[in-house]
Amino acid sequence: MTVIDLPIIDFGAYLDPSSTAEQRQAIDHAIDKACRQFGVFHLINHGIPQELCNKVNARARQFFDLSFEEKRKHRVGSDIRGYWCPTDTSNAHNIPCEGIAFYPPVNYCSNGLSPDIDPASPEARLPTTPDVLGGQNSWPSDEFRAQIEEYLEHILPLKDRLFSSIAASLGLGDASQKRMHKTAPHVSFNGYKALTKAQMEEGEHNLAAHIDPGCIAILTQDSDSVSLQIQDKDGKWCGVKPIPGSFIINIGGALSRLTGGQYVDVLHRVIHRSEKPRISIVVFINPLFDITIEPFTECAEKADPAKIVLKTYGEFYLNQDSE
Ligand SMILES: O=C(O)CCC(=O)C(=O)O
Ligand SMILES: [Fe+2]
Repeated sequence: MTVIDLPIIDFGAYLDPSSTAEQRQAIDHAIDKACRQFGVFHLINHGIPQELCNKVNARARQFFDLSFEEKRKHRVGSDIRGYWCPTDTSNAHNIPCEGIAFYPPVNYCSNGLSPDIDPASPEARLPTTPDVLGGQNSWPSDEFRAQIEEYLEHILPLKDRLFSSIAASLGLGDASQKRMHKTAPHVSFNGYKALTKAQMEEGEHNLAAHIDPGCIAILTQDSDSVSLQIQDKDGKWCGVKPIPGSFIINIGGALSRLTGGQYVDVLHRVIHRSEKPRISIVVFINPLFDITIEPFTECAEKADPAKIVLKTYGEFYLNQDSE
């Protein structure tokens, strides 16, 4: 497996009040170039304390170490919230990937209502009302929830800085920036076990090839195995070597559409071979469901017609198979 040399972007100047405009512009330029060329890059000196990432990782490991019966209690009848794994048997030894994910109520801040809820009814805006994504989040414990909230308090300002950088490179005016910033965080904890020899021979993957649907993913992972793979421009699969303490930032379908296809939405998958189970923690930054993902005005001229989608993110997300 070829290991790809992705850009390593040092974000330090963005956090240093004494940095110069030129230093920040150099970062903007490097991020913009990486988004156009690869749709993915490593981010170092991002300001998120390593200790916090370690605590979140430990929390995830503690959850995945629970019995299958315990984990299963957190299924909520949604593809994107609660516990998920590819099988529902109690013989859970060979599960190559499992996860628990959290998505804010989409009806609370946008129009993603479940079709059987009357939009005019008082309960339509309650965070507990079922929405198009199915059942609501299931938190393993109050501590678990508090840990994720603490993590988001750090990750969301980082997202704001990354978006500012991207907006500067794309020359976005106020209206486009406002649209770009209307997002919700989808948090996903992924646990991977080594594929067995038989699974390898059958060509199984821990996580099948996909493009993330939203704007960006901010991913931290165990740093000792090359398990994440991306497809390069020639269609070749390449391993991504983790850099301790870095985040991997990758571009999803919505941001690619918003830029008229100028930014690459990277196809990726996971094949984990190492004996030690692997954990990745991803915060996906997704547009709110009622935000349209047609290209920013400033990107319209350069837009690739094949990448123009005149839909809201909700419509795009829920009809991905037909894209
Ligand atoms: O675990 C990884 O490295 C990738 C996870 C991923 O692609 C996803 O959750 O969408
Ligand atoms: Fe992904």
